[in-house]
Amino acid sequence: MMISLTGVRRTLAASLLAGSVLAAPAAHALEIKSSDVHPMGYPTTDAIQYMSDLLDTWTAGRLKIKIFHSMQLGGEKEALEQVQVGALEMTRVSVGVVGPIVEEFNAFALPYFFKSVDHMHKVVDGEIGTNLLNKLEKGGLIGLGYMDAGSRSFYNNTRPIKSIEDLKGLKIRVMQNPIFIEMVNAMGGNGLPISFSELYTSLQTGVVDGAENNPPSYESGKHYEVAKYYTLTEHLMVPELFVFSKKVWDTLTPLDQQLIRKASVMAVEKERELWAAREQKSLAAIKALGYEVITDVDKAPFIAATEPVRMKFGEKYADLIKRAAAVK
Ligand code: BDP
Repeated sequence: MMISLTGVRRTLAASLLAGSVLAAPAAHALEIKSSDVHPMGYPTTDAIQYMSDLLDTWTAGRLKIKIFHSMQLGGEKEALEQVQVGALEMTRVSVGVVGPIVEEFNAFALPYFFKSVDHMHKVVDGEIGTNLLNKLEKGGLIGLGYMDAGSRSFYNNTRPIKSIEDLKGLKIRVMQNPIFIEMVNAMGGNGLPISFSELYTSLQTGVVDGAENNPPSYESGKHYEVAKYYTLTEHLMVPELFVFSKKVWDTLTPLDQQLIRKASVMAVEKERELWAAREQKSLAAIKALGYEVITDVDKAPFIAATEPVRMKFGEKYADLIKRAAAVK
């Protein structure tokens, strides 16, 4: 039987109308916009730059990343929303703000949860971490990988924190997640959620007395200028994430997706190297500037005080927590 051209056209038009003809994505040039709250020269931004250089070389300039660093696009909550709707292709954020999208990430945001950097690496690199990355897809995100962010500790401008009693009544800025508010409250302080982009000013104007972060963020954000006492309480070890917009991802060819995946794995390795070197360098730089870093605080009371927070928020993901704790 001969099929007339008109007939074919009609069928094609009908199926297009019905949305049943899916155009296979064609390889195209893409400048991937990616945001980060940190400036260039920070481990996370430098690792994404490295990823861009790899993609650029592999595709002869067809794929590369333009980094919007230093909070040019605001805070991390907004960045995630932009990536979800496809207005921004990529962002690098703390796992601490990803709980509203995939709740189980909150397990990694519990105080004194990971036993060591090595333990954290094994959990995020293993089945648990991979599973959580995959779950991001239903939130419109493609999880490309985790990055290191060391441990977070308290700093403030009122008094050096030498024991848990010194935290009493201090207003401490935390990332926007109820876990962190309750964590500070459980230790006797007063937790206030504020975007990182407003933190320096909040410290400067006394909206908060202090905050908590890893040494590189404290140093890079010059927070010591407005909060001079830093104490190594190391109460949180929250990894970072970098994610891609699923909306944009679906327009890429399978080969381009593979290239981005491959460059991501290499970016993760690069960031870990950069991070390890940077942490010590930042602590040394803070001390060299003449700021006091208290390194010998007894952590036991901080761990004990936050037990109710681990119980309360950990209850929902008790199984995940049990499996993560058993990772050797
Ligand atoms: C830094 C993280 C960054 C967070 C920031 C914060 O690298 O992703 O936004 O802390 O406290 O350590 O908000």
